[in-house]
Amino acid sequence: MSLFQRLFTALRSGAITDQEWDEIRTNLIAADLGVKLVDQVIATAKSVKVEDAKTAITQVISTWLSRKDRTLITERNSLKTILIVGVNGTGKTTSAAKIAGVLKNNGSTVLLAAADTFRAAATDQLQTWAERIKTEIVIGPVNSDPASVAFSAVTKAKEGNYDYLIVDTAGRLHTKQNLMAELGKVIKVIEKQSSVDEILLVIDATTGQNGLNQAKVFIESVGITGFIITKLDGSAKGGVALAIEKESGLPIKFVAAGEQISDLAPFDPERYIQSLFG
Ligand SMILES: Nc1nc2c(ncn2[C@@H]2O[C@H](COP(=O)(O)OP(=O)(O)OP(=O)(O)O)[C@@H](O)[C@H]2O)c(=O)[nH]1
Ligand SMILES: [Mg+2]
Repeated sequence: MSLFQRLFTALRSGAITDQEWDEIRTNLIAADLGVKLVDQVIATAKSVKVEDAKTAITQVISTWLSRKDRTLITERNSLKTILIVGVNGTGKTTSAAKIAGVLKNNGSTVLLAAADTFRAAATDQLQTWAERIKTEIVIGPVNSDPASVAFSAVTKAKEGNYDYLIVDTAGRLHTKQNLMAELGKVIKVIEKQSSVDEILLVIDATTGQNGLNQAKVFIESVGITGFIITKLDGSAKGGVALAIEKESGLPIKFVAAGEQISDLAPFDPERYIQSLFG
């Protein structure tokens, strides 16, 4: 069921009782829109005639979306580096591989870097993807310094005149401070030789409002250029996408709705808004 379906079914059926409004509110909150935004949607719906509700709500939520560029840097004349960050299990490694796959299909040369050295399995996972999409990869030993993997990777990428370097990072470390310090070091090492053009934060849509807290922490600690929202094929109702752009002002660049390479798409705000109305 789409986000606003319950609201519009009620609107069409005529006068809505207080109890029904409460149910609609609960339903929207459960769809991860966040209390503040839900109350704005409801106030908007109440303030206009039924036939004008869709236009009025569309107008309001359009102002919540980021005005920033949603496209991935595509300039081809020098190396572009994309860092994939996020808490554990959100879909970083899969998203790194998916983006590599998309860029390769567009005719770019791509180098992957497995800078999650925290677990052996992390490197194996990215290596398997690299084989599948026929992409070169730079790895390091387990528990080695991720910044040294980043250093080797950016050196190789520059020497080989690659178009893109995509760096997969760890999501789990002993503390949040450790994780952020490690990311900071990876960024510094790359910037010594090249530039970090995108830092994409991967958010699992099924974690709902937790995603908002993750965004806050990463924005404050390392700074990000945009989001990838994953697992939209799961039970998530997608309200978190609106909430995240409203709170951060930063753009969602990609959405993922499945585990395969082809399950990644650029975020299309107009289609997204339409989908909320079913
Ligand atoms: N259904 C679904 N599953 C996904 C999606 N993206 C990733 N996954 C799955 O989610 C699980 C975690 O994905 P990973 O890419 O390993 O996540 P990660 O952030 O790299 O995880 P860590 O390295 O452990 O922090 C895997 O089983 C993926 O196949 C998606 O869009 N939809
Ligand atoms: Mg990973």
